[in-house]
Amino acid sequence: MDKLCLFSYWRSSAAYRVRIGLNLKGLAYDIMPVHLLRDGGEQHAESFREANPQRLVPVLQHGQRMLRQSMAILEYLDEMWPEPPLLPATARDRQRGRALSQAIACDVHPLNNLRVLQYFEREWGVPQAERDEWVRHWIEEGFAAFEAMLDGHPSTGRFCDGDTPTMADCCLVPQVYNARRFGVDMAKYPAIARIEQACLALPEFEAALPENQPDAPRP
Ligand SMILES: N[C@@H](CCC(=O)N[C@@H](CS)C(=O)NCC(=O)O)C(=O)O
Repeated sequence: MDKLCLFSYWRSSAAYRVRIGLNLKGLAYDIMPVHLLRDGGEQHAESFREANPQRLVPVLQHGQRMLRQSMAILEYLDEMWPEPPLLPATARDRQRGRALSQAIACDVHPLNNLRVLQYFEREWGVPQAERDEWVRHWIEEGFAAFEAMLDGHPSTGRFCDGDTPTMADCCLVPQVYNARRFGVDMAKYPAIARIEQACLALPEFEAALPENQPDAPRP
């Protein structure tokens, strides 16, 4: 099989999604760290342009091919290695799984991305406290909706869909990590917090934790 190599940053939540997906599939992969802050950000280096002209991680190299966009990568993994599935069994539940995933990946995460926060600081001098408040605001708004979509839905189980982890969990857990980092009170979202705990009890999620990455700073 062609080798898999993930261009990743330990604290990137989009890369974290893909690490979970790779682990759930039981696939072996190398990590190529891309430091998003050092020297102005290695994602902006000329040497990274070929990997991703968008100057974002993750990128999954599969053989000679560079795969971009975490959600498209997760779907690629699911098509190439169908077991265990990252999307639910029925079209209706797959639609819901994608909707949950995109509620995080399209509607929360991009607003809080590093380059957005750097732009606020560089162009408008927005102080750190206000940038942090911005991050919390969009996470809280997104999580309130996500909680409502989980709560009482017949497809919600131990995980976002049923009793095995799926793509929605791959998206949710990294976003909760970010939420905690920015001081969001997770007690307001009991279903999300419960599912996060169920996920983190699994070795595939634990291995994907930012702190367990080779490029994480050592204490
Ligand atoms: N839609 C992209 C988003 C990727 C993304 O935003 N990655 C962030 C890290 S989580 C990044 O590389 N940021 C670098 C920057 O903002 O300069 C995906 O899902 O892969």
